[in-house]
Amino acid sequence: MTPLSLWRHARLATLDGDGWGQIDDGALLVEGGHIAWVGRAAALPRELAARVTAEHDLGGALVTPGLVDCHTHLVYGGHRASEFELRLQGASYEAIARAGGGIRSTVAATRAADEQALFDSASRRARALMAEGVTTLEVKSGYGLSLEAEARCLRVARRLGRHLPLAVRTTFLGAHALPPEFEGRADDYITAVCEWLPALHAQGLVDAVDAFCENIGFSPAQTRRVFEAARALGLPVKLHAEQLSDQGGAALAASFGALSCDHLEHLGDDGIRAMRQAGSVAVLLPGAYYFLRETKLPPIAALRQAGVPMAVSTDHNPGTSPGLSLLLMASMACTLFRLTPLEAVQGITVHAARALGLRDRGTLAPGQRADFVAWDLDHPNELAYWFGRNPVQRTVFEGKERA
Ligand code: DI6
Ligand code: FE
Repeated sequence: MTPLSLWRHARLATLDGDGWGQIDDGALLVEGGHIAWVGRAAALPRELAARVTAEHDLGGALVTPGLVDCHTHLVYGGHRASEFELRLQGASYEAIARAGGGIRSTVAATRAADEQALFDSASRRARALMAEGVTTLEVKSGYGLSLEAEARCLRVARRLGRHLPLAVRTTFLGAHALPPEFEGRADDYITAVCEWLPALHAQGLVDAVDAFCENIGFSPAQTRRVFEAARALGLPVKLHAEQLSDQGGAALAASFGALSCDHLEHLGDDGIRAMRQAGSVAVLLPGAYYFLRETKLPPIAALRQAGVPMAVSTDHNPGTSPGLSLLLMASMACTLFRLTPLEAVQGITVHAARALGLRDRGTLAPGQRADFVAWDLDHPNELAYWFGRNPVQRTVFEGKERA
C-alpha cells in the first residue's frame, strides 16, 4: 500500500459544491499525489488513520485548492512599455496594431529570441505566479506565427511544466495576428496555420486550440477553419471572443463545444445562450480591461443569470495585460466586474480548471490532485480583498510541499 500523509490543523475552503465548502478543524489525507480523504479531523476513519506515515501541521491556516491561471501568453520576447506610453498619449490599441505595432512588435522580438532566452524570461514570470499559489497554468503560443517559432514557444511552455513544480497546459494560438510575410493574405495564413496544427500536435505540443476572432484579428469564417482543423484532430477549442467588438465569436466557438470563451466585453444574448447550451466557461480578464482603459463591461449579470460558469485569469501578455498577480485579478473581478468574492475565488480555482477541461483539480475532494495552498488569512473572501500583499504560507503540489 502506498504511504498516506496527513495534513492536519487546517481550516478548509474546499470549493466543492455551490459555496466555500468551509470545514473548520479540517484535515487532508494525501496518497500518491492525490487527495484520498478530506473532512473534519475528528471524522478521519480509523483504518485510514492507522496507515498514516507522515504528518504535517498546517498551524490552523486557511487552505484552498491550488490556483489555476487558465489564460496566459507567458512566452514572448521583449516588452511594450513604449506602446503603453503611446496609448496614454491617445493612440488606440487598434490603431497601433493596424500600423504594424502591437502584437507584431512582440512577434519580431520573440522570433529574435532563442529558446533558452524565452525559457528564462517565461520561467521568471511563471515563478511570480507560483509565488501566489498558482499550481496549474495555461500557456498560449501566438507570438511566433511561423511553424518553427510557434513550435519553439510551445516547447518552452512544455519545458516549464517539466522543470518547475507546476502543471502546464498548452494552447496553440497560431491565429493570433497576421505575420508580415502574409500581409494581405489572411486566408493563406489560415491555411498555413491549419497545416501546422497536425505537425505540432504530433510533437505532443498542443492541448487546445485558440484564435483571436476580431476585426484586427481573424474573421468568424477564418476562425471556423481553424476550429475544423482542431476538431479533425480531436483537440478542444477556446476563443478570444468579443473583446473589442461583437463578431459572434462566442456562438461560433460554442457550436464547436468550446471549453471557454474569453474576454467577452462585447458579448450579446445570443452568445450567452450558445455558451450556456455548450457548457462553455466565460473567462473574464479584468487585467486587459484595466490596462486598455476599456469602459464596456462584460455582461456579468446576464452570464450569472444564465448559469454560465465564470473564470478569472491574468491574460498575462506584454500588450494588454502585463500583470503577474492572479489575486489582483480576483480583486479586480470584484471591484471592476462586480463578481462576488466567492465567484472570484471559484473563478481562479474550480471554474478556471473547467475552462481548461480539467475535472481533477480546482476543489478539495477525494480523487482530486493534491494541489493546495495554506494562506495567512481568516476567511477565503480575503483572497479577493487584499491586494499588493502575498498571503501564501505554503503550497503543496502533487502532494509535495513546494520550496
Ligand atoms: N487579446 C489580448 O488581449 C491579447 N491577445 C489577444 O488576442 C493581446 C496580445 C498583445 O497585444 O500582445
Ligand atoms: Fe489573451
